[in-house]
Amino acid sequence: MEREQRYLRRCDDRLGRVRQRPGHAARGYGQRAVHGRHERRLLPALRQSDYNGVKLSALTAFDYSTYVSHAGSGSQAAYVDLYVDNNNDGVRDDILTFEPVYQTGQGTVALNTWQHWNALTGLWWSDSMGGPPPLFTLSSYIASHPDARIVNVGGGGVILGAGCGGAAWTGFVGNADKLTIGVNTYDFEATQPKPPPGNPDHKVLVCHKGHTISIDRHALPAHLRHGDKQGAC
Ligand SMILES: [Ca+2]
Repeated sequence: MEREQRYLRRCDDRLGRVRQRPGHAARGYGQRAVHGRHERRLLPALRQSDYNGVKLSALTAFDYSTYVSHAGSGSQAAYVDLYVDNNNDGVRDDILTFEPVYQTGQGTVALNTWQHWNALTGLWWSDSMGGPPPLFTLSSYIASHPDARIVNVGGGGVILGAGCGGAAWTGFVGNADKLTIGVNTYDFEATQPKPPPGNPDHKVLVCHKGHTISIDRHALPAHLRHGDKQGAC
């Protein structure tokens, strides 16, 4: 996860305006402290823009780890938001959220230990459904929204965040790390480039001391360094 941006978002307007703080340079991905200690209707979060247009059905991995020092009053840990376009018009239709606190099959949020969360198979909730609840898996969401894809809004469509839950996050201090998002890739170049006609062995001609010789193309740089010229004499 690279080229991320830190930003603060108003918590009372999930589907509307996004307030992005200027002057926060992108940094390489690593362990990030996310805390709600000073939450004032603002969300500390990290945002990623590299997945714009990726269909949810193409995701092959989606997991991350959290470390909570102080859980606040709501057993919270850092969560993931996905901005989703369901009809491929480039306009966001939904925000899906994965929160460790709502997982039923991956243990409960614990203090002072790293915990791994599998968001690909875990439970999410949706803004458009007025959640949480209901909770659902990504696969069930895809079944009812087969064209759902990640869409960038305000600089990114994948957000790792904390806060925005009111009193549940009061005093929260924690970290998140190693967010992994795997995506199917498709190679549309079905055939390898063909060698030039007449050069089936990947040979090239060089002029070597007045004589035209054929050499392997891998040897060309060495020949050129010795004063040979590429091509026939
Ligand atoms: Ca849309």
